[in-house]
Amino acid sequence: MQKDKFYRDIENVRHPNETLVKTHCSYCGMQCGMNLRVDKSTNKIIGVEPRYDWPVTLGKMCPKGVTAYQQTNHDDRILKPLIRDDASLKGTQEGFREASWDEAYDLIAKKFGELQADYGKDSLSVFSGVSMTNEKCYLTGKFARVAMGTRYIDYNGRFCMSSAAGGFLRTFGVDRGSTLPWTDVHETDCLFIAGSNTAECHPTSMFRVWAVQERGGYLIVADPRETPVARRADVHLDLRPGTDLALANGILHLLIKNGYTDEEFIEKHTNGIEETKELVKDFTPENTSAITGVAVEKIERAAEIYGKAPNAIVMFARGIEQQHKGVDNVSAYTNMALVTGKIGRPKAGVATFTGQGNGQGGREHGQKSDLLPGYRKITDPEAVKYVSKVWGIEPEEMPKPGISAYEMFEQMNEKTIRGLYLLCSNPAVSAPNLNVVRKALKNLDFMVCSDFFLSESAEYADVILPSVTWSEDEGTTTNLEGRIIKINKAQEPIGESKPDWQIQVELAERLGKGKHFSHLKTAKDVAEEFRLASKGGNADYYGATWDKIDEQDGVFWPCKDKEDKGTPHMFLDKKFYHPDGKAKICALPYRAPAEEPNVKYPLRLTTGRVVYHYLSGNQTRRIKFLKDMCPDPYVEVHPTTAGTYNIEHDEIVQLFTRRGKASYKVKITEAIREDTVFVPYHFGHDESINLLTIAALDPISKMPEYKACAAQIEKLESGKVL
Ligand SMILES: Nc1nc2c(c(=O)[nH]1)N[C@H]1C(S)=C(S)[C@@H](COP(=O)(O)OP(=O)(O)OC[C@H]3O[C@@H](n4cnc5c(=O)[nH]c(N)nc54)[C@H](O)[C@@H]3O)O[C@H]1N2
Ligand SMILES: Nc1nc2c(c(=O)[nH]1)N[C@H]1C(S)=C(S)[C@@H](COP(=O)(O)OP(=O)(O)OC[C@H]3O[C@@H](n4cnc5c(=O)[nH]c(N)nc54)[C@H](O)[C@@H]3O)O[C@H]1N2
Ligand code: SF4
Ligand SMILES: [Mo]
Repeated sequence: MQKDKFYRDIENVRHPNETLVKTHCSYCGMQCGMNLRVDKSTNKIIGVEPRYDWPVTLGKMCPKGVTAYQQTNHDDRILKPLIRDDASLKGTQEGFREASWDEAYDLIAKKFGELQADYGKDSLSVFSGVSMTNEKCYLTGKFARVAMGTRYIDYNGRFCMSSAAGGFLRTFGVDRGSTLPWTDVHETDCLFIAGSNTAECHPTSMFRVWAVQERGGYLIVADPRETPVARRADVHLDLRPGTDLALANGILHLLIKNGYTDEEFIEKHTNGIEETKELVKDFTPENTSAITGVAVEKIERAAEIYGKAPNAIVMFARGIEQQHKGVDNVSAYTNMALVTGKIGRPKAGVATFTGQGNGQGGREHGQKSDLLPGYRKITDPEAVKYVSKVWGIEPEEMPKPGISAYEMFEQMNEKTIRGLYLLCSNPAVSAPNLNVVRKALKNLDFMVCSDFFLSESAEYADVILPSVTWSEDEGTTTNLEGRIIKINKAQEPIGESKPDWQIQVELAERLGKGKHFSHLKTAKDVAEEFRLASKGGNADYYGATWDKIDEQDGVFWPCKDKEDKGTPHMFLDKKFYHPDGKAKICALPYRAPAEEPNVKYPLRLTTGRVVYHYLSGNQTRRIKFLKDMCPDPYVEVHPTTAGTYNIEHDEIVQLFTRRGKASYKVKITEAIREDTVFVPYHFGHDESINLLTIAALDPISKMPEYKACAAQIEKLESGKVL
């Protein structure tokens, strides 16, 4: 009833001269439903309204979403290709001149050709991102391997979803970020949320979180900080950063000891219980408390609540994943669902809060160094045979697996990699240990960057190609549920900007590979080829046509053919994707963070986000409202710690680690552990906290340990209070 009334009100105030384009937000994995408002006389986007009929978000949006449209016609848009003639100015915004697309393409083809002639095919690399549609992500993988012919492609999901992917693949044999649709979340009896600042990072999930408690269910949150979701939790497990593996093992210890296990489920559908039981024996509440710093009673209470809940969902995000044991953390928390059998049915399961808008789809279709479309392994000869056929190449021509994102930067410093095509990422802000990464970018013989705003990374480029914002093109993304949805075009590209798929089709022609790309004239053409390329893989999108997506409010993968409606719930048949159909309960010994505090660096630095900014901030720092709300970075410090260092609120201090230093304004807050400091990472140049973070990589996922390193605060003589 209320919904109808709301709609009537909107109809009444709607301007007669505008049309609405049904689409989704450009930013996070929630992919909130929105209508972009387009002025019919100018054909320009002039505003936004939420979509009340979108089942996942029901009309909710956050501050970034309601201002996202302001990117499209922003004054800072790059409108023409830019070329830098003077390489000595690299690393600054200076020295670019406008050029035609022809000149830019010619220069790229010439330089790429020269580098490959002199140093081999693999002297070139691609670094991409998953704010792009599935179609663009798919084509980027093909472009790297077919048009550029290099093995070196990787992407920003390596810094984002790779540990979740690694954990799910090991445990379930398949990596879909959520085993159930979000419309189940508010109906469960217990949410166990680890390392997710849900209220700031996936704000439009919160009405479902609160609903669980309002229905009499429970909320447990594991986070070193008292974030908004932790504040309302029934139990806040305020652990030391980097100690999740001990916490998860400690809870498992209690679930087993206190008889909360589902023996029949374990017997029929899992492997590994015996080793795991043996391993977690030592994780008594007392031992767990000693490692994690969480009170014994809280650990016991959390295990009891989760154990007793008829249905429960274990949810997590980068807090547990961005560690050098992120994959183990994912499998360890997922163990909770497997030993209790709380998975493979509605309202019970496991979900990661996928980060970027297309963080799910973008990791499945070939931007990762070892993957081909459909989540196929590039090391699998059958996969290579199938995809080669779709691409019209011989299987022998398929490049070998490459290396992970951070490792590529190391190879740029080694001069193994000499050329880079960067698109949809800003690693000069977001990669770990920026001292290495910025040097690597500067060290390149030739770099191309495609972006719509001149990013900190674009400052290192020789050529900048103007791409379009999400509202100037169409295609699909896959949201955090695994639901494939449709992004619609609301406006023609401004200036001379072009969508990345079109840039790649045109550039492939210059690189002599036109015959593999020239049939792709529209985004829909790319979509058709992409669906075919994914067919038969674990992430099968073949049946997810644009029409079906529209009719059904999205399609959950896998979706194999025309008749298949898709798969909202995974594992309903209790069949996991390992060859024996069973899931793996993993015995995971505790490992400390790569860098433990000591006398010289006594604090733990952890990093993350605020609600007003998105990732490297290259988009949101240009939106006035968001910039006004959060203009500068800061360091969160507990009052007791502030007392120890004799520092005040708003005073500027220097924070340093073994890798670097930066100055931040102090924000004194009780919502953080005394031994921990937190800095948001959305800021560039000297303000980047990644000058200080450590590039300790997870051995399986190659995820850097953004969430824990050893740090120290220095009071500045000049540290005036603002
Ligand atoms: N506003 C906003 N929303 C976003 C984004 C954004 O940039 N801004 N980015 C999107 C993307 S790409 C991503 S990946 C997601 C990220 O979403 P989240 O993972 O929720 O965000 P983070 O702030 O990185 O970290 C989450 C929490 O982990 C906690 N944490 C730190 N160390 C540890 C630890 O050792 N153990 C545990 N258990 N917790 C720890 C931090 O205190 C923090 O509250 O958000 C998405 N949504
Ligand atoms: N310290 C610390 N560092 C972190 C993290 C952390 O928690 N702590 N989190 C990590 C995580 S989870 C992530 S996801 C990464 C993200 O790090 P980045 O990949 O650097 O993230 P973005 O800021 O989204 O960069 C995207 C860039 O591409 C542009 N862009 C957007 N859409 C398109 C498009 O369609 N085409 C093209 N060509 N360009 C486009 C944007 O303007 C922007 O400049 O950061 C990681 N870095
Ligand atoms: S929650 Fe995420 S998808 Fe929704 S409006 Fe905010 S940034 Fe956009
Ligand atoms: Mo992310």
